[in-house]
Amino acid sequence: MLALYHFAQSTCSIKVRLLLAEKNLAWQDNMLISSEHHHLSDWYLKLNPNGVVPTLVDENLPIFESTAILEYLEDKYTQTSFRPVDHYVRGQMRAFLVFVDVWPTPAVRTPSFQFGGLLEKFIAMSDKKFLSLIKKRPLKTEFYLSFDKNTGFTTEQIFNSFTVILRTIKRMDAMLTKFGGPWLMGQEYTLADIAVLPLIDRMQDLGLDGLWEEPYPSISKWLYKAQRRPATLKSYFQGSRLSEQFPKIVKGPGSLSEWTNKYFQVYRGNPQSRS
Ligand SMILES: N[C@@H](CCC(=O)N[C@@H](CS)C(=O)NCC(=O)O)C(=O)O
Repeated sequence: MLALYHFAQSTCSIKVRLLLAEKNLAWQDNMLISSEHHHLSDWYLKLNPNGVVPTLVDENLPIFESTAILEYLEDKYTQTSFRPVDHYVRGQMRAFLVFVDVWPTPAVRTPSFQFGGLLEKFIAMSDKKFLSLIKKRPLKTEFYLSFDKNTGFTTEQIFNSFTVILRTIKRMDAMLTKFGGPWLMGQEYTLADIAVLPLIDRMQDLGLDGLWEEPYPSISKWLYKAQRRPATLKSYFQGSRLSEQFPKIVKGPGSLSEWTNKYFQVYRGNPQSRS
């Protein structure tokens, strides 16, 4: 029996839940609570020395890193496939999986923490407790030291993360054109769509969809279609979106348009823009 250690709202966890649902695989639900720091306890660090979710356990063997988990499930559970058959297209899909891990996955963390209700938790915590938890994190110490626990990130850090998200949007738009849609690699829904869907969904949930709504309608169309797949609806159970966990803070699509408008005002036509 497969077992998944995950957080309801974690984008990397949702990525794995999406493939499990697409493949119609049964799994034991080992939900951890991020605010209770279950993922930093000694028993969990033995399963996943990185101290993050998700971890999949199959036949008592833990597998971690969400992209590695996707590939593992594809290799082992072959009754349905979410990898393109053509070798070139498959290679392009893998290049995109690397891109997603390197660029948008860390970038989406910045607006998630800033606008997604997580700062509230840190403000309520003493400096001492915050620092002791940072030290316990095997991989994320630098990230947690990169923002102020009470005020969060600077506008420059937030705008830099938008630049990376926009780079992702442009890459996706180019793929939809190159492979002809409706999915990123063409006719078939693949790991490429699954890997990036939770990140784009998160940006929309935070109210930052202004980054693509007007300039890249192809992304809105892709997102709408992906969100309505039965496996997506199943994977996004109640509480998977920050707007459901923090309804007073996270108001859903379009709600942070003042931030995306300001970003475009500052960066449009600016040669320093790195998007
Ligand atoms: N590269 C890892 C990233 C995993 C990751 O960062 N998970 C986040 C949730 S999306 C986490 O566990 N955060 C815990 C923390 O920040 O302490 C993967 O793809 O599995």
